[in-house]
Order: sequence, then structure tokens, then C-alpha cells
Amino acid sequence: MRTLLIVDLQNDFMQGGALPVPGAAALVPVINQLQPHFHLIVACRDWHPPDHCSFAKNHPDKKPGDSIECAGYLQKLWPVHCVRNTPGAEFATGLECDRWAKVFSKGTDASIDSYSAFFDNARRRSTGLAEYFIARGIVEFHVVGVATDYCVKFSVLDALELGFQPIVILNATQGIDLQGQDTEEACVSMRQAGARLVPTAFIN
Ligand code: VGL
Ligand code: ZN
Repeated sequence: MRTLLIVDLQNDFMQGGALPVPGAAALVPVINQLQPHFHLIVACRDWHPPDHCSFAKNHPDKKPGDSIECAGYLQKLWPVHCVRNTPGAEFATGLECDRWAKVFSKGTDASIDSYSAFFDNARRRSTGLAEYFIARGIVEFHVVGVATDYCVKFSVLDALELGFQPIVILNATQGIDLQGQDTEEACVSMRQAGARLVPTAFIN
């Protein structure tokens, strides 16, 4: 069953959002054009409580880009983004969602972040995505969305460790590139870990 995972294509990651990923809005038509080629489509979303530990605002004297220790792990701090049940957390305007079988929320626990669609950053809790794929016999799946250097990367690395075979569609992903080379480095680490990265897919 040809399967697609759409990662964090939410308003706050679009231009004008709280944590814009450059070029993210241009992914919407690309991903809409891809969807008819898939039998099973699932999505994950960043779905933070207002007191989430990854928000710089929730730590005295901290600003976005700083890091703190959170649940024993180094946590990069971000602007307030994707607060559950707010317009910024809704899926990107214009993104086709009709055929999606299920949405997996992550980053829902205030005390720990979750870049991966599979687990929180401390791997304490599963989002249910791995169990969902396993129950359906899905091994290979395509990945699109944002951000290549954060949630896409960590989702792909977890997938590989769990024995799945993710395929990243590069023209349907975008990185934040806080450091300039982050997206390129994310691609290298995904490839080295065994992921397939393809420039495009299913062009008629
Ligand atoms: C993401 C930073 C913070 C992502 C989510 O979706 O890549 N990045 N929260
Ligand atoms: Zn987040």
C-alpha cells in the first residue's frame, strides 16, 4: 500500500506564521499534486500546550535560539508556535486533507518536545504512528513536509531505527536552516542512516 506521511504542514510554519520555514507555502500545491498517487495518507502535527518547554517565552531571560536542559535533554528554544486549537496549529491553508486516514499529534506534553512523528525527544512515549504502520503491514513510506532539518529528519531517523524504509521527496520538503548548512547536513545524515532521498516523485 503506497503510503505518504505529511509532516507538520501547519500555518505557523508558513510565511507570516510564528516560526516560518522559508518556502514552506510553495509545498502546498506540490503535496496536493502528490496525494492522489497514494493509497494511505497520514499526517503528524506539532500540537503544543501554551506552557510548552520549547517556547523561549516560558523561560526567564531566554530567547528563541537559546538552549536549555529539558527532561535531561538539550532543548532548543523557539518562538511560541503551533499551540493546540489555535489557527497557527491548523493545517496549512489550501492543503488537501480530505483523504487523510489519521493525524498523529506530537509535542503535546509540556515537559518534553517531540521532533519525531514517532516518539518524544526522550523516547518515553510513542505517538502511535509506529503501531499504526505495523498493524497495517506498512514498511515503506514516503515523507514530505517541514522542517527537513528538524521534524522530517528526526522522523526519518526514528523510522529507520524501527525498521521502516522511509523515502524523502526532496521537492516536497523544506528546512529552517538556522545555521545555513542544516538542511544539507540533515540530508547527509538521513542518507547515511539508510534513507532514500529522491528529488521528486510521481510526475505524470
Ligand atoms: C519543528 C521546530 C519546533 C518542525 C517543530 O516541525 O520541524 N521545528 N517545532
Ligand atoms: Zn514545535
